[in-house]
Amino acid sequence: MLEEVCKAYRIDLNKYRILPTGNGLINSTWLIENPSQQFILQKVNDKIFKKPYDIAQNIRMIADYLSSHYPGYLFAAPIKTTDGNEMKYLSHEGYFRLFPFIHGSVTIDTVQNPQQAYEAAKKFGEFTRLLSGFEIDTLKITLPDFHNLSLRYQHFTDALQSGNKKTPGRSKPLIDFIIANKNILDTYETILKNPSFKLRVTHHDTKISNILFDRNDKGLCVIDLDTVMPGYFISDVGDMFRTYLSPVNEEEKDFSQIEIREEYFKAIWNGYLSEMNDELSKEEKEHFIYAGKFLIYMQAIRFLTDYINNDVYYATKYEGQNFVRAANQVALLQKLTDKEPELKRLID
Ligand code: GN1
Ligand code: MG
Repeated sequence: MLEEVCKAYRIDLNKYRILPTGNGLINSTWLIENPSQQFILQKVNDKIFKKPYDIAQNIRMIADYLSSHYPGYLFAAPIKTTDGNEMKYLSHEGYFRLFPFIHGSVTIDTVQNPQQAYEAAKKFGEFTRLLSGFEIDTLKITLPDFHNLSLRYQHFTDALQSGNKKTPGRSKPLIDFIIANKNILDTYETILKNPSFKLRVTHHDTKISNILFDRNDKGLCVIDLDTVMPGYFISDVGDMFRTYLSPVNEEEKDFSQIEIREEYFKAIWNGYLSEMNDELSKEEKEHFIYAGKFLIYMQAIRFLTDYINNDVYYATKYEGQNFVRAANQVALLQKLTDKEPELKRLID
């Protein structure tokens, strides 16, 4: 199968080795390499992204905009097939796309120093800022309601109603926590009605592994543009909180290792605002910490809902993994909430 895909790009797999790479939960990714060349091959999960060509079109529009307005900006646009297509489609297999490998780049899975958090926040901020003149209505909605917290909450309560045997059971404390913190949803709903909050070109998946770094921890390039859609800054800043503040990620079972690191919080603030300071309104900035609560709350809801629904969305490697992820995110949110006054003081 992969031979046939590669043929569409005139890559003869006999002359390369191909290795699975990345740790995404949705798409499958491979590194194709030989001593002189490297590529990234990806299969788009079309159970989740129902219209892969919409993604391809968004990425192409953005690539064209950036290359005409900011020719020096490094952007990894997909390579077209030899017959000019954005992807190679194989019936029964799905949609495949090829990216150039950015020479000298590395990805990291967990943030190891505040510099990395600063760089990533800056890179994502820069991406939105450079696209502030881009006509957001031309973007296709690749995942409808992706960060619609009201709907996520609704799906959660629907899952509870459906009476799966996993509820309440050991999920009970998590369910109670989510219900008790519904004020996070209320704030989201006031934001939707507040004209001080602007829809911008938003990445919607700002985890650290979606930035390519050089070997000196300098951010090079933003990747994984499947969920680039109009959105609010709380989505991007929120996922930075979720994934850069703690030394361990959502897979960690020992919650005592979850920690809110103040220097990393400052790095996110400084890095993001180094690009977005003039873009964000006063009210948006006042909701900077809220962004973290919004996103972590939503992610906890998403993992828990999926656990209750028998893991229909997120790939899992062991029974109960989505429960662990949900409990982990609840612990992270609790620790963030406890630290909120200190964090506020840091930016006031
Ligand atoms: C998914 O596949 P990946 O890891 O890039 C998810 C994100 C979640 C993340 C949690 C399309 O992203 O929203 O934050 O898992 N993407 C989609 O690890 O649902
Ligand atoms: Mg992603």
